[in-house]
Amino acid sequence: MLYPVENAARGIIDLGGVWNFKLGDETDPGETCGIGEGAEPIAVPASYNDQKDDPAYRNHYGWAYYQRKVAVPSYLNGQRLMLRFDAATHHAKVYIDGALAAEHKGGFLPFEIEVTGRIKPGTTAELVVAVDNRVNFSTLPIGNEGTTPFFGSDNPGVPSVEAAKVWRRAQNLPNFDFFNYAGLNRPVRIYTTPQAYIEDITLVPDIDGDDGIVRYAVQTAGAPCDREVTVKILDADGKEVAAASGAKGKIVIPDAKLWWPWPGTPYLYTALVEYGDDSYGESFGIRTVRVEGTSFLINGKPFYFKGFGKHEDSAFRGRGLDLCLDVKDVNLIHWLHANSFRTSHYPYAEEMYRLCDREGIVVIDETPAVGIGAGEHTDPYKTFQIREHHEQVLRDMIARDKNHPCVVMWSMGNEPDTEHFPESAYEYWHSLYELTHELDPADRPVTFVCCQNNYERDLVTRTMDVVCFNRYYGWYNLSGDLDAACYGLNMELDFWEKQGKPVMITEYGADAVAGIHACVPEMFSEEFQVEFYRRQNAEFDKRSFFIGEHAWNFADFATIQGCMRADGNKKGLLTRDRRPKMAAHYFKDRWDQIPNFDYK
Ligand code: E8X
Repeated sequence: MLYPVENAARGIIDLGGVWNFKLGDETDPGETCGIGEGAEPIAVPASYNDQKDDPAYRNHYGWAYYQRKVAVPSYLNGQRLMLRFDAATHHAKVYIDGALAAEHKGGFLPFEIEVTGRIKPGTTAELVVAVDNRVNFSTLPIGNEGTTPFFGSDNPGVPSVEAAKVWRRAQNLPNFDFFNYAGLNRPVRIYTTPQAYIEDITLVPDIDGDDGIVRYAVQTAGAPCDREVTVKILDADGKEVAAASGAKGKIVIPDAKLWWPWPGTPYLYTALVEYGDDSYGESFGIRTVRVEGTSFLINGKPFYFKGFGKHEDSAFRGRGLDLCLDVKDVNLIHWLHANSFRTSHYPYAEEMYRLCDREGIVVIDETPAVGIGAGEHTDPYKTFQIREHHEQVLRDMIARDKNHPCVVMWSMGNEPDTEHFPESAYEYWHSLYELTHELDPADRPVTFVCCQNNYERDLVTRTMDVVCFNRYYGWYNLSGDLDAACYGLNMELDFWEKQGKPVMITEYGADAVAGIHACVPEMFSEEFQVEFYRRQNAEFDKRSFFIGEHAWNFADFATIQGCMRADGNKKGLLTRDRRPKMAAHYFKDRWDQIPNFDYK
């Protein structure tokens, strides 16, 4: 799926701005819908939850309604008009002039509607978007319908609220540890193409000696057109360095400049595709990714992941796109001498991948499959109705992100239950692993991220291309005892050493409330957070098969309220407003000494 661009053949009407807004309830908006009276202002793109200090906004549960007028100028007559939502979280129904035009499930990937015939150039239409924020056992991420949230809140022994016959207002009870921000979190646009148009472009790079290779495929659609597809490869200065014609083919780029992770040069080429009156320039990098033995090779060299899990999370905007913050975060990633991050726990906005392509930051691209588990008595793979949606999310994520050089691995999900029903888990995840490999034209490595579990009972993690595990020895277990933590960690590393796979830690960390200090490091102090990492990194450094360290988290972030969260999750190396804790300075120094390649 191509990202909307403006060029000689294509235009954009950006529908961002202040819309009309109204909270609904759990009643389905149905086939026809208007917003009615009492609308309030709301900014798009952004989550709605924090745009008004009102518990009804913060803790909304159910449908919310957005409305605005859309004017299409008459000079667009004859163009193909596409209404594109980059994300509507989590379930959207789109109405044009009161009639249902589209519906989409899934809160982190784009969808689009052809409106050529529905909004006539030279006229104005009414656009209403109903967005449902509820999560449950059939959505990704997983939510709990009307039961206690992730960290539990009805302590055993204390009469539960239900027992007191006081009906708790159903609310968002995520089975995940991030605030369930919702709404039109990313841009809404109308983009235009000629009637005969380029529908998609696939670029698979390779290296042959000093030359670059790019295998390409161009999908065209729309009105009949007898003009052949042409592809020109432009270098970073816009100079043509190779060319081909035909909808599919292989292009050799002599003496190619490779895409290298920062501080190397992330060189980008542009594949300028032309077809009839349409044209589209897709940027790409010449780089290869491969797992070999216990190494993760980029351009044939063993790469070491230095970075974190992140979130799309900020004050006021919630999970809404914030380009200023994305640029600041990329600069902070450089400042930290980091080289990578995981898009925990959902695909991020396309703008961030485009930024990482140009800045040479390596990305592990993750689906929103988080929270798949319901304790030792419920097999989620037999009870959660998520498989079809999970496959669709993988299709859509790979279709959207397949050409990005920054994306080096797909993560099918985060911390599913792989311990209580190991055979059922294996059946679910291994077939999904095979599908993911099939869906990616570049056949990148595939993984998922396992959690604090019995790794000997887990049959799945060891079958991934890279073993990615989240562990909190010294925090959630063996709390505060870093000697015991390192002992437990080494017992586990001994187990992984036998698997003959590359292994990286995708989450480890300790909450540190900025400003809490202790000469004798204790939990929640900044000193403990540093000591936690210093001790465990020393153990990782002894293991040749260990290829990466992703701290949890890049920055403090918002979560549902609970007895284990003091104004959100404080495991950030940085505060939510991006101020460094001691751990940020620790990693900056550590990662400045660790090269991207040949560290292990
Ligand atoms: C945590 C992280 C959470 O923020 C992330 O989204 C997933 C969690 C730890 C898992 N991994 O809680 O800070 C370990 C939980 C054991 C009880």
